Amino acid sequence: MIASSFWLPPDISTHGSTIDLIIEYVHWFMAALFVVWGAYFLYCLVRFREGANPQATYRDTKAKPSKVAEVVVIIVEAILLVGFSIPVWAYYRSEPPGADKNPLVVRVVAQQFAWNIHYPGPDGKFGKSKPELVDESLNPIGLVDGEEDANAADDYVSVNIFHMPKDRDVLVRLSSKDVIHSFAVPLLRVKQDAIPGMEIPIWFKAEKTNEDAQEIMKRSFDLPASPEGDDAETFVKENRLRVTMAKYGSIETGSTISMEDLKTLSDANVTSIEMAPGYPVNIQCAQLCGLGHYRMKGQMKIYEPADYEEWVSTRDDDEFFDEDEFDDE
Ligand SMILES: [Cu+2]
Repeated sequence: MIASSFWLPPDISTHGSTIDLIIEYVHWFMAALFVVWGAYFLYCLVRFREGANPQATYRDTKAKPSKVAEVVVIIVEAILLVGFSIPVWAYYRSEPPGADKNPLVVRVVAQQFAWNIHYPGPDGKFGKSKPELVDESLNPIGLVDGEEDANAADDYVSVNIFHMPKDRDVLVRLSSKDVIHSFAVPLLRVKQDAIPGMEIPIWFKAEKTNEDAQEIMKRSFDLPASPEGDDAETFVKENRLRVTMAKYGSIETGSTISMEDLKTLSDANVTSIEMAPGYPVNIQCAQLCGLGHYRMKGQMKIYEPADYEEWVSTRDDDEFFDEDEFDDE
């Protein structure tokens, strides 16, 4: 596919390739239309120029080509709609994954300007939440305490970081605390508006982990000629990416590149290194939702299934937002 390797971000979901395919078909079709209509336009400019036709007439035209073109357009559009769009939608988007698929069910509550991710805990039941309990720094979704509602006792809320395993269906129940937002995860080909007062389901399955995504997204970077000075500082500032290869001496895989690292690399005569985004799977807000819209971004952490279970069993309930970790993006 040209689209997936050329202008779309990598796809790490099970359903994304079909969406990419139809995006590509639509673009080829539009390119063909552009050429045909453009040529027809040029033909008309010449054929009906003033010099050749000084007098306008009001007779019906008898030309066949435009009718043929219209019929062809209708047929191609019908094929795109009936042959591709409707089947993809019916297969992936008509029925949420049922209990037989053991989906991971997560509530996502959007707000200006953050994503609150609410996990039901081992009992699989979401605790109640109440608007009057909302505390922006300690209890962003207003979850009741475990004594009032036993279902809430084991619930877990994370802000801006969405933890999930690969190879398992994820069913998000999406809502909003204030205005209309849009939950968009380009690498998973997911985009759904979040509307206050409604809970909208959206589901997807990842085929790859964050590490796999980094492997796909890694690029080779030429290092600045000197490890000191403006060029080096600009390089570090503009490339806050994680080193993906382990072969650069003392520089650890997974760490972000620093001025000291540049020095180490220069001493070892390394001229280029491979780096990838630390958090490759972005959650973006795709609706202009206010002045802070630009910073309404979260991150997915997609694990191997066993690593996800380990995260569940070791997560720290008191620390739902690891700001230091997030800061290096
Ligand atoms: Cu928003």
